[in-house]
Amino acid sequence: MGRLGASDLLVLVDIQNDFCPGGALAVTDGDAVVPLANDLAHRFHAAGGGVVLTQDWHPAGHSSFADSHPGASPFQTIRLDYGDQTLWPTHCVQGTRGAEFHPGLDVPMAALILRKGFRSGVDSYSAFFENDRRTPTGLTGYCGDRGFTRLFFAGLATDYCVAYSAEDAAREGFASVLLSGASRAIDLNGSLAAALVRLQAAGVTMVDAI
Ligand code: VGL
Ligand code: ZN
Repeated sequence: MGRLGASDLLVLVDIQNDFCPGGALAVTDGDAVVPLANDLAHRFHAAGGGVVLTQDWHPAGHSSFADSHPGASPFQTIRLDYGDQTLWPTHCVQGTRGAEFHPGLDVPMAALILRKGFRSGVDSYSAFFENDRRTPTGLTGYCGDRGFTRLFFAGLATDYCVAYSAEDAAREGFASVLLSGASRAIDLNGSLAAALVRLQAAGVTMVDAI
């Protein structure tokens, strides 16, 4: 893998209360990633690399919430104008406690908090492109301007926001590594297995830990 250095960026994905036990869209064992994320962040920082946090950040009534579609249930798939969208329990609503980072996350060196999913009509799993697959978040440009060429991803959830972000990073031309030991999955209807196939096809390196 090579030593960590100034061109390496750690992207910690959605380590928020709603994705941890007790939260609205709790990922099994989700809080287990917190100490691992803290350790990684301190190591990247010590090596001169960067640390970015992503934060799922939905307005009330967001189109990815089952509650926004009369008669619909969470975890059902519906058709929106940009394609199929899984419906979720209401989660990570802007300004709520569920949207806050897990209180154990200790990453004061993070230089950027990238919020996503803030447009009412479009969800965003990836930290690079929203679910219409065309609207950019600006992260490609940030990485280019800062000189990051190798991106590492960890957090929640492995099969949704972590996987989509790592795949898009590879597509955008970065070396992309998914740190599976510091990530946890939702695993809805085979979503983890499907994500692993897509990650491999995209050229993402999967490692348990570094
Ligand atoms: C996520 C579903 C809905 C994630 C976010 O962070 O993986 N999953 N919103
Ligand atoms: Zn969300």
